[in-house]
Amino acid sequence: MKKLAKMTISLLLILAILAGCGSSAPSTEGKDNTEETTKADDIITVGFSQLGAESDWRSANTDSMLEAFSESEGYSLIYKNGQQKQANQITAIRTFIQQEVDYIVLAPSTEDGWETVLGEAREAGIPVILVDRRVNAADKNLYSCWVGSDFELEGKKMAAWIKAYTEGIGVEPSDLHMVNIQGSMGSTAQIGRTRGLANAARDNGWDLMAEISGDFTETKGREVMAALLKRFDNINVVYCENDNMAIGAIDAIESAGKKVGSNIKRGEIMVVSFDGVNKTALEYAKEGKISCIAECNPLHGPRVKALIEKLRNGETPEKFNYVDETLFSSVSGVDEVVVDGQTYKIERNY
Ligand code: GZL
Repeated sequence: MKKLAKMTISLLLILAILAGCGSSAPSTEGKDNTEETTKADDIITVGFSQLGAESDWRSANTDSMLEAFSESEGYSLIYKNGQQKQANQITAIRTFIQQEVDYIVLAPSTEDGWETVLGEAREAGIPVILVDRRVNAADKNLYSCWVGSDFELEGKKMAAWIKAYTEGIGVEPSDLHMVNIQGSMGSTAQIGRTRGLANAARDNGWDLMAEISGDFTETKGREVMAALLKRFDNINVVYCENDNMAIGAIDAIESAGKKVGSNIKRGEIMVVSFDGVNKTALEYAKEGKISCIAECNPLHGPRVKALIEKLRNGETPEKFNYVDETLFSSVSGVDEVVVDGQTYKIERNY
């Protein structure tokens, strides 16, 4: 019995101590927890699914997002690099849903195949903001809004510059023998820029001989250009849908013993490009190795943050938010172009 009594007393003593420990904890832990909770409540968590790191444009875009959604700005950004694969981006979005982030930002690799996962985000009550490229979705309520460039307008502006310049030096439209080194197929940037050139070639009677994807990378741009030079001996205009591919293409042209430049009449091969982010490309444009670059501005971080802040304030942002962009060139002869009634001055200092 004694043993039992002793055991009972010890047990009661242990329970008393445990109860005591519990009583002091809530006061300190409670305060800490309250502060933690308060801090956590203030921080806005944003899940950002970036498509990859294929170009200087993409890196600048990522940096802009990371800077805009910093802790000091009251945000916690979860960045996921999709490595050019839509499947990885879909997985990232599902992870953000499980993590119950406050907002999802998606830079989609290509336009198709997003309805299901965007529907899951909507089911979870998480607003989605699209940045840069677009998604093909009949139900536009699958996302709150989009911010980016008008890619077909970029293509139209570049085509207008080509028309103005070549007419100015007296080259007949049918004597323009062009190739288009396209971006990643099915991406909004590729679709728009390709359409801009193809429509202008049709309308002006230019000889658009080939359209082949260089996937927005320098390596692929070099490979594709080398293959095109083997296939055609009369190329005099190379339309590259981004700077990284233009750099690769120029390397291939020079390696084949040909000269890049705007003097088509003297047998030079005219290279034009898009973005205006890569330092080498901008240098080339200053030297005239790239005859014209259509700006594609990557600095969407502050723009996306402004859209999220509108949503946080209960406002309804514009559904589609376009960025104003210009053309960079050091080639004389064209000071402005007019597209759809709008005048675009050529930027000479960049
Ligand atoms: C355009 C963007 C394109 C850039 C490329 O907004 O989607 O993707 O032009 C980038 O450089 O890879």
